[in-house]
Amino acid sequence: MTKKKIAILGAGPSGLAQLRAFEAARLAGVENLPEIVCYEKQNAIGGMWNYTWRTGLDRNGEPVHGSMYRYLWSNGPKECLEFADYSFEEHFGQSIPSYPPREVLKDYIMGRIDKQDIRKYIRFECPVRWVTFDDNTKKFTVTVMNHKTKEQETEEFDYVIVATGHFSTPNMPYFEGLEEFPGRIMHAHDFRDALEFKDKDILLVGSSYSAEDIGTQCYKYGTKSVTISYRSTALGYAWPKGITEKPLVTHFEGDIAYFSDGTSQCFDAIIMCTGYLFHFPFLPDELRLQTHNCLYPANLYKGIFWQPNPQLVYLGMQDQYFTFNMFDAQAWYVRDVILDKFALPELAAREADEQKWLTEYAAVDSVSGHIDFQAKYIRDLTNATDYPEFAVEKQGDILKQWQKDKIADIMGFREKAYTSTLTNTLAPELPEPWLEILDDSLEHFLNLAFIKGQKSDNKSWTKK
Ligand code: FAD
Ligand code: NA7
Repeated sequence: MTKKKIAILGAGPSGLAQLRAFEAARLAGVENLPEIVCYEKQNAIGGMWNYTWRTGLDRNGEPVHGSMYRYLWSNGPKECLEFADYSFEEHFGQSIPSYPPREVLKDYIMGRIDKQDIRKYIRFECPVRWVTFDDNTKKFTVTVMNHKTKEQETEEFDYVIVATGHFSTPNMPYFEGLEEFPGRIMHAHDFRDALEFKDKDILLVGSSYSAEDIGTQCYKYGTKSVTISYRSTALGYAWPKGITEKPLVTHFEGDIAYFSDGTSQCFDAIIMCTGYLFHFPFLPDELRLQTHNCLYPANLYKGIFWQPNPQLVYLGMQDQYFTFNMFDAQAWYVRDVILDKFALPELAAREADEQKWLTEYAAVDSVSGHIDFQAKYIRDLTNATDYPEFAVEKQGDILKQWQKDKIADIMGFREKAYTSTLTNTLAPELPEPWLEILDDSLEHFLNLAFIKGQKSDNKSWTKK
């Protein structure tokens, strides 16, 4: 029996979840595993969590993938993204506060990978250039640029798993007068350091996660004023003095922004927090997912398999309340299909299933409903595989509490602590107000919690 061959495009959390799923099968003694090649554009794993100071192009002239910035802290409780087979406690040797900074989360993601021998499957600095499918041979041809050898490479595969993320290519709107604006105009994708805007008046366009996080972060690091301009709905939090919300900007005259409520204000800089485009320049029309940021993109069976050709798989394409554990749930499901543990139904049944989910999604009109919807989606996936049990519904309840905490105190919600559904340990509270912790390094975060003696002192906070 010839081995199946699969290409995983991207080694961020989703691609790594897929590699980890196959590795778990190998460790469990499963035979006839497929041959795997993972192509990664960057020179390291971790995807979005692989922070870069670069903006624009990377050292190979490829568009920089990273949208993350310095001082970024988890925007949701870590208890809702914990891998079911690798707890935070296992990684750090002790429970840590519920909202870790970026470096701490990255360390956790890497911890599970470092325990596995999966780097050998990854070809770094190999951006995927083009993918085709041959209806006769039923195989994909994948062409990549190998920047290490300076040559293009082409190989054939039975499955292609797209795990290239969807928070990297800016959705950049235009407003009349922008070309005359004398200050800095940028998209959230290129935002790196809040200190650049210290003592400045800044305008953020958009009213979702990027706007609220960049806005609060700039406030924390000394921006003079933050104005958030919304198109549909204001974020509506109880903002401290110095952060305000206004309806949509209509146009600019010099450094003055005019808003649809008739008000106007001068700004030093504009940051477009207007979301991202789903961008797959390496896929032809017949294989390319076209969607906006939502919880159930159309044309995917189980939110994963490309309906017209389920040999093509998309991971992590949903808007995300749950992240790492959802990617795992998807990856385990994909693995079991590829390993022929169960077969996918015919197209008509797949489409009926998709329609059922889309109809249910369309009827949801609240944040808590959306959280339940995504939890149910994940449960549907994990029910079919041996991914270790994790209480996704309980994690959904934590996310609902997270929403309430933000409404109660948008500048202090990261000081709350939650109980891990894996270990049943209540996280220690953040020992100082989040607004006052300016050093977000891994060492500082772990030492801070340790020195403050939040937990028993017979264990080390030092990473294992
Ligand atoms: P990514 O992490 O984006 O990884 C995709 C990988 O594909 C990258 O390594 C990239 O280099 C590679 N790639 C792209 N194109 C190609 C190509 N053509 N060829 C080869 N490789 C390619 N999630 C949370 O859980 N908590 C948070 O606090 C949080 N904060 C966030 C803050 C910001 C600013 C952003 C943008 C996202 C945040 N997220 C957060 C969501 C985050 O995107 C996910 O946690 C996670 O990184 C998604 O994993 P992924 O593998 O699907 O995509
Ligand atoms: P999101 O969550 O997709 O939100 C995009 C926001 O941008 C949303 O408020 C949109 O308003 C707004 N938007 C989009 N286009 C425009 C235009 N043309 N004018 C004004 N406003 C616009 O993206 P984020 O970057 O906030 O978050 C993405 C991920 O990054 C998230 O998971 C975080 O973890 C980090 P709308 O509500 O549609 O009117």
